[in-house]
Amino acid sequence: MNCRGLLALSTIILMYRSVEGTAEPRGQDCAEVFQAQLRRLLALRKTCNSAGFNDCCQIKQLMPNATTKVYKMADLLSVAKSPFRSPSTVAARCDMDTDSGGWIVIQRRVANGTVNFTRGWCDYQNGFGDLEGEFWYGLSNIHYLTSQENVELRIDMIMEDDGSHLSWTYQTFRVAGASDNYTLTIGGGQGPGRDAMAYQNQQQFSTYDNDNDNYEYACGYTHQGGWWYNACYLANLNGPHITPTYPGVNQRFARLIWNDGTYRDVASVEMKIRAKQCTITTDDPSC
Ligand SMILES: *[C@@H]1O[C@H](CO)[C@@H](O)[C@H](O)[C@H]1NC(C)=O
Ligand SMILES: *[C@@H]1O[C@H](CO)[C@@H](O)[C@H](O)[C@H]1NC(C)=O
Ligand SMILES: *[C@@H]1O[C@H](CO)[C@@H](O)[C@H](O)[C@H]1NC(C)=O
Ligand SMILES: *[C@@H]1O[C@H](CO)[C@@H](O)[C@H](O)[C@H]1NC(C)=O
Ligand SMILES: [Ca+2]
Repeated sequence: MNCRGLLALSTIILMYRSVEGTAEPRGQDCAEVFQAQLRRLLALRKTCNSAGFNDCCQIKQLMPNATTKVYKMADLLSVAKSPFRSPSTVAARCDMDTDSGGWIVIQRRVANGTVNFTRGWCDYQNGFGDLEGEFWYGLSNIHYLTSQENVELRIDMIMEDDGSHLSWTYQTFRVAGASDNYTLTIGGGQGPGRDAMAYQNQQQFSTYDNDNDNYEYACGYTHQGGWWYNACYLANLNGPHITPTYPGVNQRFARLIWNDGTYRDVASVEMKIRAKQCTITTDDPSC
């Protein structure tokens, strides 16, 4: 039985136990067997709590006080060579605070971050970086996660110019497989100003060493990121930070940018996904 099934079953049994506690005794043997099975289930449930989950939403559903951090899980990723996979577990960063939580973070840039995002195709395919800092979760993984269930995407940014927060949510977010060069399907956007991702919709992914864009040169080279470049972008969330960390880069074009009407530098950003079926009750269960 997988963890999802086990946890559902143990929840039902715990409910049953509380009902049973108020009812007539059902006979000693039956009660003993029941108690023994319950102990076994609770032990299994404890195991599940450490590394049996395969989804940030599940963790948040079962532990309403779960905080935003990196969690170890089972069976979240599709590729063995992902840097976030170790033999039996997979690490994922879960945002447990934004809009009730339960989000798997698939991309993260921190202010003045130092991870080099000017990377080739293979790195963008497998993922790179540090889940505690800046990272890209990998196109294979993002494809896998967006093809298992319908997910929504949320982009949370802090802008360089005035330090303000800028958020967009998308009701449609899918990344096709390798044979389609990870074509982006994005829609149903809600947020302030212009929808910068709309211009990247239906574009294949490109890197400096794999040009699938609509520009005469390689956007991945001129703009120094891996992205669903068109010719080239209104959003370049894997571009270089505009800091002296990136000497030699032509920072007129190559920078971490979101265009909400004008091109604006982004200080930090997170892209995160959550299954649409994910329901998290925010009520305190003890009240
Ligand atoms: C979350 O709640 C559980 C009990 O439901 C408790 O054991 C645990 O310590 C709490 N964790 C935090 C971080 O508050
Ligand atoms: C980023 O670096 C710039 C200058 O290098 C500095 O002014 C700014 O305070 C830094 N921002 C953060 C959040 O550390
Ligand atoms: C994917 O990219 C490669 C390399 O640019 C190209 O040869 C191939 O035709 C592309 N696939 C599709 C489906 O367009
Ligand atoms: C980032 O990596 C690219 C490709 O290896 C390299 O050309 C570039 O110099 C690196 N940038 C920095 C700031 O180290
Ligand atoms: Ca091109």
